[in-house]
Amino acid sequence: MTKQIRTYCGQCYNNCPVVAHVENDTFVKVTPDRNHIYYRPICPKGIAGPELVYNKQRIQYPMKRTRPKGDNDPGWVRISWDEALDTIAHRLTQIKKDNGPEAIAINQSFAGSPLWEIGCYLRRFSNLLGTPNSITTTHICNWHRDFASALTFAKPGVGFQSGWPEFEKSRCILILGNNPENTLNSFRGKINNAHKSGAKLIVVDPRKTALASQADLWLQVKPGTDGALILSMIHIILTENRYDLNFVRDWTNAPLLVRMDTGGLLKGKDLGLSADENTFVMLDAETEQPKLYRPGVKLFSVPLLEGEITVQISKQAIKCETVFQLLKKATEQYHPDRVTQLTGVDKNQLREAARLITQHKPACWYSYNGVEQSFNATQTNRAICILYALTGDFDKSGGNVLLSPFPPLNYPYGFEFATPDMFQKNLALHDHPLGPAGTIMSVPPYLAYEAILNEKPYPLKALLCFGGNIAISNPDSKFAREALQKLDFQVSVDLFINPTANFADIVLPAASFWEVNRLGYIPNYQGNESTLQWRSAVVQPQGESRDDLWIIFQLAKRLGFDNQFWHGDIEASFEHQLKPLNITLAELKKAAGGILIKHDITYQKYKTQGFANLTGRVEIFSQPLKDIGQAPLPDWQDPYIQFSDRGWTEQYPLILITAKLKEFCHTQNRSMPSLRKQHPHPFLEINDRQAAQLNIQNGDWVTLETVQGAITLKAKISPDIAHNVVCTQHGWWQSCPTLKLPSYDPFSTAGANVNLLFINELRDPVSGSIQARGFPCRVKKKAGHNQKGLEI
Ligand SMILES: Nc1nc2c(c(=O)[nH]1)N[C@H]1C(S)=C(S)[C@@H](COP(=O)(O)OP(=O)(O)OC[C@H]3O[C@@H](n4cnc5c(=O)[nH]c(N)nc54)[C@H](O)[C@@H]3O)O[C@H]1N2
Ligand SMILES: Nc1nc2c(c(=O)[nH]1)N[C@H]1C(S)=C(S)[C@@H](COP(=O)(O)OP(=O)(O)OC[C@H]3O[C@@H](n4cnc5c(=O)[nH]c(N)nc54)[C@H](O)[C@@H]3O)O[C@H]1N2
Ligand code: SF4
Ligand SMILES: [Mo]
Repeated sequence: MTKQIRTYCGQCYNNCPVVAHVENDTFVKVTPDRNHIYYRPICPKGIAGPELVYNKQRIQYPMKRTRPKGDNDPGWVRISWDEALDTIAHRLTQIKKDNGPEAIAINQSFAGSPLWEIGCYLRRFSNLLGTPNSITTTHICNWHRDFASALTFAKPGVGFQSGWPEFEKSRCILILGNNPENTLNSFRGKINNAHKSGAKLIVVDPRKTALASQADLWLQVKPGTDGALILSMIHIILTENRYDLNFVRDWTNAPLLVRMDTGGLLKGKDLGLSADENTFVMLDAETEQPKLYRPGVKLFSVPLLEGEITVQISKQAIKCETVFQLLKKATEQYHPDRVTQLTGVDKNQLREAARLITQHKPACWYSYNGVEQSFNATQTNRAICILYALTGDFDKSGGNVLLSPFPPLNYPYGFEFATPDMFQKNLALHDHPLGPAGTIMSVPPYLAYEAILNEKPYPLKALLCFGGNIAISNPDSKFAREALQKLDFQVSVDLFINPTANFADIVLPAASFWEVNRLGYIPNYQGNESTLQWRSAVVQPQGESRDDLWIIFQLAKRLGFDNQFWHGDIEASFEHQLKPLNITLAELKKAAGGILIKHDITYQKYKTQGFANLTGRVEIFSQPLKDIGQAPLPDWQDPYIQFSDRGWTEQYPLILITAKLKEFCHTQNRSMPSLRKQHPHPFLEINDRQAAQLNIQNGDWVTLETVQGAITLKAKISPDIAHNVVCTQHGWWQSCPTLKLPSYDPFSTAGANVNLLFINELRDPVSGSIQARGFPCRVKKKAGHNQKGLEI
């Protein structure tokens, strides 16, 4: 019997609509859903669905370790679900009693797996348990674009304030550090359509990606220098008067005065103009005298953009300058002549980029991992947002628009169950109050490891991993190993025993997204809409694997939260989620292809709502950053000075970056034959001239080395990467027995785990992001290796 089930692929957050073909209860094929309103071609990972479901390496039943954590062999022994869940509940209860609930952290994998869809259930569970510690990888993934942007366009903690680029209505598209051909299927076609219909395309990437090849302007930036590049574009736009004067004057805090003594915003109170703490001061364009500015209140005079004044405060003469003037001064040092030296991008190209983005209106932008994984990541995002504010296209049709591609469901986060002081105990809050800790409760893995090893600020005793592979998806894997070996209690819920799960005390087999029912949705990332879609199981869960939600609900029951978890009834929770939409689960289940949830788009909402932040305007000057001792105006620290100060540059003359392949999500998929066939071995892209200088031929095994360690890769010679840059992929560990391709020891030089090579100390002070795009390295041909592969 043949069945065709309309569903969507959940392997990554593109959520592409697909049809799953089932023959005699066997899942045989995946094709794109051509009848879906969001139809698009699908990627090889989606097509390989059956290879995931029937993968021989999957965990079949719950298991417990019987040997010490230092042992290579955990001595896994099969246990029943009841024993597994009872043991977990018992251990967590004990740890909570002895060390407090904050001694338990929950790790959840991110946008490269379906787990992002159930983040709200995990948060609810954490809130009831009483732990503020969610471990995620957002600090090296998306946090700056999606949350640091609130430092400019809103206030800390508000999400998605960059807006979503309305590509198809745009005339100029700026893409920084993102390769949608491989990673963002839902964006790729739209960018293509826009470009075909005449929109200009600017791509900033050290590699000539598919998008870079088709771009009107490809800026082959030296890794880690995007901040300087953008600041130079700002400099050009300001000096050539290319900015949108009205928007900058009326909707940004550029006209506000800053005190030169404190470096903070001048307040109305300072001049006795108002008793109110939250009033500020501008200069009247006509009189050039101070004028009170009250956020959200209409101005009746025109403020001066560029200017300065000396005022008397407590009998002291204090010089004050406008934010605009300070921005101009701060960007003076980014003159194109100098920035060409810093970034490797020709000065005429910098001017051309500034010209294109201000002449072809409206413009939009998107950025991703290429600028997220850097110790300048927050400030680079600030620079991008401010550049964009200067265009005046924010929230305009064809610009980056504030809209919601997520349906307005009840998302049962359960914040009502959290105690008021719970979030104050977040492990990362002290280091990163405005970062992922302060905004979305996220702890970067390395701070969790510090809490395990050094018990600072308090001991972390237990880790519950729902997916994720933090030991190798984050720099520094050896530190991770040290910490995870010491951890009192770890549970990993996964499809595979990945290197992180290999440290667990108990592993639980998760069913894949093809095997579970889900109230889901397909976001339209360029629209105020999504399709709400019932994702019904294509086949029954393999072995004893179970739905992640079932596992959460079962644990909740054993920990005494049964009431708050719908008494174990998952569908009841879905009904609860659906309530605001007035749709029943039964109706949704019948709606093949989903139900379109669409809302009108209102543009330039700031015209009626203002900006909900301290100054009521786009914050070119960020007082919240100033208050935590960070640069209030966009800033960039040259990583190459840091490298040279540490004495690394001579020994490590090349620059290391990573990028993702279409066939693999992070540390996954290497065991799936149709995917692994495309990339049998971990490889290093290296420039053809560089390879010749190093006497390296295509396919040679090479050693890639940094101050932190070395790994082994196969050389892939390419003219599409800059002469002194090399690029590999993170996530290699798994074997593919079908193709007789080996696994790679993620902690050994013979392996290929690139996260052995970076260090955690070079981190963004606001977010905790790690310098992984642009790191000094060297490459040597490896003697004694044939080209067939490593036997490990
Ligand atoms: N196939 C596949 N798709 C995925 C994922 C996956 O693992 N595999 N993961 C999903 C997730 S969680 C995410 S976050 C997204 C990430 O999606 P992307 O951001 O597209 O991911 P990357 O390929 O890692 O990085 C993008 C580009 O950054 C460039 N780059 C490297 N260093 C620099 C630099 O210093 N400056 C600039 N400007 N560019 C630089 C690289 O050459 C690369 O082309 O993909 C999602 N989709
Ligand atoms: N050097 C370097 N490091 C990087 C990056 C980089 O570009 N360079 N990229 C970073 C980025 S953007 C991200 S988002 C992170 C990703 O980091 P992680 O989320 O830690 O890595 P993944 O490999 O995506 O881990 C997903 C795990 O979830 C499991 N899984 C898949 N589906 C399910 C399911 O339905 N249920 C359960 N329980 N488990 C499931 C998979 O088998 C896999 O083991 O890596 C980051 N690390
Ligand atoms: S891009 Fe590929 S893996 Fe991601 S949802 Fe679409 S088909 Fe699945
Ligand atoms: Mo990510």
